[in-house]
This record gives sequence, C-alpha cells and structure tokens, in this order.
Amino acid sequence: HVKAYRRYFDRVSLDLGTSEAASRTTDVRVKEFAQGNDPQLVELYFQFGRYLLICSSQPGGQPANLQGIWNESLTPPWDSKYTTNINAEMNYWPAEVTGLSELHEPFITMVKELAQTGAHTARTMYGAKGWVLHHNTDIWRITGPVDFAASGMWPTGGAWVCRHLWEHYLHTGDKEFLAEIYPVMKGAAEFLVDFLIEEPEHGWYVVSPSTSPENAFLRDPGDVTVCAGTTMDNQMLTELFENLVTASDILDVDADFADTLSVMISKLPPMQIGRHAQLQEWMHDWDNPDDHHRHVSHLYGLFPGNQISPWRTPELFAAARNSLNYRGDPATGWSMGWKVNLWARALDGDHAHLILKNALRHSTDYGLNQYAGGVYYNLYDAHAPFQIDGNFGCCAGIAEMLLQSHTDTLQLLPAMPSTWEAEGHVHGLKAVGNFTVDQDWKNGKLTKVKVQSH
Ligand code: FUC
Repeated sequence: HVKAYRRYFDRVSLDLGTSEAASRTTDVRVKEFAQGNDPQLVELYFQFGRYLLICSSQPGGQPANLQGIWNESLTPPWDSKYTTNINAEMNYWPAEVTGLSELHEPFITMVKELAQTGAHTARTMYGAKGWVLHHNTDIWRITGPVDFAASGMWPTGGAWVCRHLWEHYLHTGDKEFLAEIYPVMKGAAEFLVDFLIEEPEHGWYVVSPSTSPENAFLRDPGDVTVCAGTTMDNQMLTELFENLVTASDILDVDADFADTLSVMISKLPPMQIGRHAQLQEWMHDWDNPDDHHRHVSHLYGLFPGNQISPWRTPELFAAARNSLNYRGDPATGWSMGWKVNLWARALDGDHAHLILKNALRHSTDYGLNQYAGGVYYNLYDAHAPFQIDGNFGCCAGIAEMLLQSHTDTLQLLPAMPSTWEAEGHVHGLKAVGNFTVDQDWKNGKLTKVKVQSH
C-alpha cells in the first residue's frame, strides 16, 4: 500500500512550518486548531486530501462519489452518488494542480459515458440535439432530472463537467486527448445552442427554465427559484463555447460551428453588478445581501472559472468579492471548501485561512444534518454525516493559495496568509501549460523559484 500510494503522493511536498501543536494527537489538534498555532495541520489536511483521491480514484475504476469509496450505509445520504451541480466536480479540483493528473481519468471517462446517456435524454425529453446532464448522476450514468423537482431541472451540468476535460488538456497540453474529447464538448454545446431561447427585454439568449443551483431569491426554506438566464449558466456557456472555439482552431476542425458559437457568446447576458454592489446571481437584480445559502454559483466565474480577475475585469472582481462577503463565512463542509478557493482567487490569504479555521472545526454531529460543517477526528469532512467533497475542496484551496495559473500567468504565492509567512516551501504543484513549480519562502518573501516545463 505504501509503495502504491507514494508513487503519486511524493510528487508534492508542502512545508508550512511545525509548531509544538504537531506533537499532540489529531483529536486534540482539531479541537485546538482555531485558537492555536498549528500550520502543520493544514499541511496534513492538504496531503490527506491528496491521499484520499489517490485511494478513491484509480484509473479504470469509478470516480470518487459523495463519500469517495467510504460509504458505510445501505441508505446513504443522496444515495452516495454524484451531484453534478458542485459536489462531483469539487472532488476533482485537486487532480491537476496537486500533481495527480492521471487520477482524473475515472471522472473524464464518466463524462464520455454521460455524453451517450445524455444524448438519449436530450432527444426524448427536449427533442434537442447533443447531450444533456441535469444535477445528478450515478453508476448507470443517469442524466434526467431526479430528487426535488426544481433542483433537478437545472439543465447545464454538461457544461460544468466539460470544464474538467478542458482543464486536463490545459495542464497536460496533450493534443491527442483534445481531439478525443472534442466531440464530447461539442455535444454538450450542441444541446445548449439548441436549448437557448431569446428573452424579450434585451434580446439576450438564455437557458430557460433553469436555476441558480438550489438557491432562491425569495426565502422560504426549501424553495428554489426557477428562472431564466442565471449568471452561472451564462458563465458556464461562455466558457464552454470559448473553449470550443479555441479547440476548433487548434485541431483545425469545424470552423462553421465555431462561428456559430462566437455569435452565441455575444448574445449571452453579460455579468451584471447589482444595487448592493454585488455580482448579480440572477439576470434580474434580485440578490438579497442576507442570503447565506451554501451554493455560491454566480461566483463560478471567479473559481473554478477564470472570467473574473483583478486585472481583466476589475469592477466585476470587486463585485464578486462583495458577493462573497455578503454570503458570509460559516457554511456546510463543501461550501467552505469552495470559499477557500474563492478567497484565494480574491487574493486574500488571511480570509482563506479564516475559512480553513471554520472548515477544520471539530464536528460532533454524526446524524443527518447537512448544515453541520467541520471535520471529524479522523479528518473526514462533516456534512453530517461524512461527505468527501469538503476534503477535496480544501485540498485544492490550499494549493490555490500558493499558486495560480488561470489567467495565462504564473502567480507565485498569490494568497499567502500571514500565519504561514515565517519559512516554508511547496514543491511540485502543477500549472496550466504543464509546468511544475517549486517555491521556497522566508518572512513572506519568495527566496527560490524553480519552474520546470514538461
Ligand atoms: C447538493 C448540496 C447539498 C448536498 C448534496 C449532495 O444538493 O446542496 O448540500 O451536498 O448536493
């Protein structure tokens, strides 16, 4: 076992410094983390996340599900499946950046299989071309709406899972792989092009009906607003269409379809800033600053997407930060995993670290309470009971605090919290363009950087 996991594991080494707390047992360290000084626990949590992916996502097997492979129940929460409006994707956020690229394979294969079952659903349910995925799938690769009607009818899962195909290409530069997955990405776009309708006010092309996953602007518990043209849908469609235009150019195929997509991009609703100086979650200015919902879907463009950045879109960047502040810090396990990444992309290391403190709070909740966050003593993430996405989200978030490469640049130590500054290193993180980056620092300043191109 040691030999098998070390093969992948040893590619990345992280040292954030070790304090006296590291000599205590894990239960004590978890209980004391928020008050004390224990940077090594963050390092452990990061490496534990990588270890969990190594052990739950081997090439040729199934992708890690809501419990990875560690479900103990015959009636687990959400059937221990794959929720595709955040959770399944979050499991794979660490794959490329933390040097585990080939462990992305089970997820990528699942996407190829979803393109087959999803073509049937697109045809029979909507009379549409291409393939569709709603908010959930399972080992049989179901693609129709399930669970609560409004949550289940979100029709843009295909765009989100396709981002993983593209990320794998970006991190490996493997053009044969790009040629292989191009038809899958194209099929996802064909469905969306077919599905888009023109809204009457501005003439924008919108996905309708849809949702901003699981959220509502009118706050009755359990409500989900069914509407048109949500910000997340627009961001995901823009991204998928742009990636396809780039791919068609690289592969020298489908110039006509690329032209269609370019026209479509220009007709999608733009991201908008609302009356609370927030990035609007919906096409209309409906956001409520007291909304602390766990999903932060409209911030997709900040992370995992790259449409919002301080130098390309400074106004939207400021608005996204405001939205993040309004949403608040405490949340369910995976939601905090997302927020670590978002604060890292907002270039605020201390805030990202504050979220980590909340995420590493000890959870005493072993029942069925999805609002419980924190971790158990074995460092499994609590979304009571255990849900593994929070482990993977935080793992990716810690990497994101130390290296970013989503804007055609390498950002070295972009969101370093003051508590880690004394001395440390991170070696082996991977960047877009197939680079391995080693960074050493002292007193908050880089002392050595090694960038290796593959
Ligand atoms: C989404 C989330 C829930 C839970 C479920 C598996 O529906 O909103 O919190 O994580 O997936």
